[in-house]
This record gives sequence, C-alpha cells and structure tokens, in this order.
Amino acid sequence: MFGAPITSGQVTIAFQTYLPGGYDAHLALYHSQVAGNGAFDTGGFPVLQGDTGLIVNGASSAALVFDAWTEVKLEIDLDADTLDISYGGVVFHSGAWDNTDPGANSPSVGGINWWQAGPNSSGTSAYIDDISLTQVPEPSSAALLGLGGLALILRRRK
Ligand SMILES: [Ca+2]
Repeated sequence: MFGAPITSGQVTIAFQTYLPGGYDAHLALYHSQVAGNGAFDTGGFPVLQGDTGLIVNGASSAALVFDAWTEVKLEIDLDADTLDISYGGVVFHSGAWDNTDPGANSPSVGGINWWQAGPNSSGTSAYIDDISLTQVPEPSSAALLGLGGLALILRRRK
C-alpha cells in the first residue's frame, strides 16, 4: 500500500465499517509491519466475527455493532512500539505493535490487507468506507525540518 514502510513517529489508521444484520462471515483487517506478500508479520489484526458478534484482536474483544456505520481506529506509536485499537470510539485492545516476530522488520507500518472469510452461509456483504491514514510528523514536515537544520549549519559557517 505504501511507497516504503513507515518506521517512526505516530500512525493512525481509521475507517468506517458497516455490518448488515445477519452478517455471519468474518471481516479480517490485517495490518502488516512489512510491505507486500511473504512474511506474515502482523501489527494489528482485528477480525469482525459476524457469527460470534465480536470484534477480536488476539485475546481482546468487544461487541459488534450491526446495521450502523462504526469506526475502527488503530493508533500506532512506532517510537514507543504501542498499539491501541478502538471500535465505536472505545479502546478494546492495547498492546505492542511489534507483537509477532519481534525485532524483524519492526517497528514499522508496511501495508494493509483486508479480506472476508468464512463462515459465510448467508452471503451477506460487509462494507468499509472513509479510510484514512494520518502520520505524525508528516513526511513533508520532517523534510522541511531537515532543510531548516541545513540552512542553520550553512549560516554558522559564514
Ligand atoms: Ca515483527
């Protein structure tokens, strides 16, 4: 998804989900520490389990909302290696971002891979909208800070 993995600062990934009543499949929201296929190095992996009525990330879970748009938000701090996941504005999971294969390709945000999995006897679809990724500091701001530092050095040499 990204040109290069994000390796520092804070990253927030947010989006809206909609599960119609009767949705009984799994909407898997895989957030990877690496780009592309290959290593299954997950940072956050919430699964909206229509059949159990829960959103689950590892040992954490919360009750699913049906028939209403509901926000899923991952707040990632790559410097502190922490992850908070909220559902409908309430944090239900807090832990390390680099939680699998610690130290390998991490801490970084490399990609997003979302899919639907069974059980799916009803054939009902789930929906995702309003996807956003916010990075602090912004890459452009970091570049400007670097240029400012360079200008300061040049001035001192005169
Ligand atoms: Ca890792």
